[in-house]
Amino acid sequence: MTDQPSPPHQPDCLFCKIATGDVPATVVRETDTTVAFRDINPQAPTHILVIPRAHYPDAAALSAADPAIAADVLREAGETAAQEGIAETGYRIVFNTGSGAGQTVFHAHAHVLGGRGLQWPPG
Ligand code: DGP
Repeated sequence: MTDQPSPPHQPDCLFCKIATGDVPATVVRETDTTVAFRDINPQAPTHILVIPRAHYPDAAALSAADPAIAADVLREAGETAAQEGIAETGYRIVFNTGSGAGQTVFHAHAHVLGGRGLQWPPG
């Protein structure tokens, strides 16, 4: 027995399955609490998703329930950008939140985008 509670997990969630390795992905970084992997439909030369291993439906729910893991996701987004060589030229971290903002997978994730010029405001 352990005193540690299991992280929230949704059996039908695609990103939970990527976090456990049940669905393959091109993983570029892993920590005890996060996984970073290449987006299957990249919108920039570098497009990586950073997820918490624990299931929360979006970034707001994650940060409300577990701010330490939300901070892990942000730190790993920056570490991933440095590892991918896009930190010098600039990159974007995006959390689409809600279907109206384009969220399609309801497991919190940071998009890390770079390697090309990025317009502002985003579409
Ligand atoms: P969002 O639209 O913000 O919920 O972003 C979801 C992203 O997830 C989208 O850019 C495409 C990516 N994605 C969807 N299915 C898969 C998958 O099976 N593998 C990987 N690597 N990425 C996926």
